[in-house]
Amino acid sequence: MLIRRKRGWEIPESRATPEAVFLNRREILAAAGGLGLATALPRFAHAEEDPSAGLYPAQRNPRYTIERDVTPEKINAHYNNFYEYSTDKDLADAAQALKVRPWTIQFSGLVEAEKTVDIDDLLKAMKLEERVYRHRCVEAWSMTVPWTGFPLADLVAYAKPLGSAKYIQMETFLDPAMAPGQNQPFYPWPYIEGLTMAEANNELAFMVTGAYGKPLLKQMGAPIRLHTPWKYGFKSIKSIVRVSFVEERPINFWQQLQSSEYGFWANVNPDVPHPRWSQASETVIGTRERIPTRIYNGYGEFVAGLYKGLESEPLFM
Ligand SMILES: Nc1nc2c(c(=O)[nH]1)N[C@H]1C(S)=C(S)[C@@H](COP(=O)(O)O)O[C@H]1N2
Ligand SMILES: [Mo]
Repeated sequence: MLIRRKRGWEIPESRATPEAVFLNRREILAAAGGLGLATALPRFAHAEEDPSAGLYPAQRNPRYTIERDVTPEKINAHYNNFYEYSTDKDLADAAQALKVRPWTIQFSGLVEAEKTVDIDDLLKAMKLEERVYRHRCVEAWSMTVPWTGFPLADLVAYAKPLGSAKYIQMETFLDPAMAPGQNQPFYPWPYIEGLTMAEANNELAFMVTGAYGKPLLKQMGAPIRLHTPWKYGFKSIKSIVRVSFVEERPINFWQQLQSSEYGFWANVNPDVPHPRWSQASETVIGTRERIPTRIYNGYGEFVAGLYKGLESEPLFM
């Protein structure tokens, strides 16, 4: 996001992937009945590859439905930030190199006992639900996404951190052979992010394992990523392999790269501009509509209390 800002609507129509690729499993089954299995088989086989496919769709939690229209999946699937694969937004093809099985998550640092869990065992241990959340990138665009996953608070409980833990730190995989972007030495790989323990235990903080009623697409950060909807999108780290509990405040990827522009807190605030652009409004991906940005991305009732007494901190960068 430091380098280049390409807009979704600049993607020529000829590069858009045919709609059929994004049919969900139910539609694929319907298509298999209607069009003959031969046509639908390759896509069906692809959907079946993911051993967690049967867990989706999960029941939607009505507490988190909102007034905005959901961004169509085919648009979301071609407008992503995932610097491990490209600085371009249409990185869906490149991200297919991400290998999501086997996949483990390591728990380390200030925990009762360090442990490593297989993603499919973790998925079985957690209760999945769907939440429709607004997603606001620091680059002043936004989407509305039906994520599936479980509260980060449940992951914290599972990890059993010690009372001395002050922050949770998460790390993306490091494997330049699988992610060409990681061959760029300019970036401080691996991508890391962090939250305070209070933020991690806030009910809004969500571990995402699926979207649009099925396992997460690779370009969206499969097989497990974070979403903190009241913060700028860069906090929502993708493809997590390690969760640590620490005493020192983590210095995230973007902060390491450019601390004058990106900070630890990164809470959305229309009144605090980025040093190079305004944050007062945002472009809705898919409709190109320009709408006003809201403090905490509209989630103040859930999270404003987290920041009482922290007013001297740079809460909005
Ligand atoms: N590992 C990793 N996580 C990441 C990023 C990234 O480049 N690498 N980009 C971040 C940014 S800037 C945003 S806006 C969101 C984008 O998520 P999306 O592609 O699902 O919309 O992922 C965040 N998580
Ligand atoms: Mo972002």
